[in-house]
Amino acid sequence: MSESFVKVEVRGRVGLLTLNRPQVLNALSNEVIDELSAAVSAFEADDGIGAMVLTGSQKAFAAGADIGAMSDWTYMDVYKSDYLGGNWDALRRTRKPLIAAVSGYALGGGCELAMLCDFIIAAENAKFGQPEIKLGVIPGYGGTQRLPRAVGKAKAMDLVLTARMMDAAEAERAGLVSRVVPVERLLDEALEAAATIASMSLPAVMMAKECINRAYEAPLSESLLFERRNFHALFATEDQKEGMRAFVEKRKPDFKHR
Ligand code: CO8
Repeated sequence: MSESFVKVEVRGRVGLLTLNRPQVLNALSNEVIDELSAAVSAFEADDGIGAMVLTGSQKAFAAGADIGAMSDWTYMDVYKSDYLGGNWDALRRTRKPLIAAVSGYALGGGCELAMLCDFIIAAENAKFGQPEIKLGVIPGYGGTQRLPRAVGKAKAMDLVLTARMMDAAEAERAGLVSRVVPVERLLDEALEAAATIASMSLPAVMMAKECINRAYEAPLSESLLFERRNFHALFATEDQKEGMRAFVEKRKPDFKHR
């Protein structure tokens, strides 16, 4: 049996994915990304799962794409295969929320993987960076696109062009991460956030995620309309009735579609 690079666990209604390639600080080979994509797709199809957490080790979330594997590739190798380093698009397309819990290094493809998640919770020892320039290349899965959207042009240029790392406090100030917590709290914090999300009405959760992501894709007038139509659509769900009635009746809602 081949070695597994992703540990897959279920904690209540939360799917937990742990990158497991410690010898190379969770470097991301095609196999790692494909395994991760398959696990995310399985959780996506599982009605028992309402949200997911992706994490690594204490030392490294992921130290980037596998440099050893890439070093001898030629332009024709990567151009003809339209190299993407595994099925990243399946991760990007997932409709259920995916939270990155980052401890240690999130560099290169590791930082891009964290940014592909819906939000990032960082441990105090987290370090983010896009050091590809030191290898004679540039980020290849969204580093030049998602980083400026998250932290603005000035800091993105600084990080991508100098290859310097940003610590957790700076990442929080810059808006890259939603919370910073002590290392030993990281996993519980992320699992609790995911469990909270998984207790909500899933159609509302998925529409909220889709609407926020639309803010990055469409003009404001279009995305405002997209939001309003989704808001309207939720009035067709039993969970909207339950959520609002429960508030009026001063009780906890019992959502049907989770
Ligand atoms: N790939 C392969 N092996 C790695 C990687 C990596 N990205 N990072 C670390 N390793 C290995 C080291 O070679 C070392 O192996 P060994 O024990 O056999 O010598 C082991 O992991 C431990 O690493 P270090 O001894 O270097 O540990 P340190 O604590 O001294 O340093 C660092 C940690 C600072 C994280 C350091 O390892 C480092 O700089 N790593 C490389 C970071 C980097 O440059 N990342 C960017 C890679 S390029 C990229 O991600 C492009 C993305 C494209 C995405 C998809 C394309 C379409």
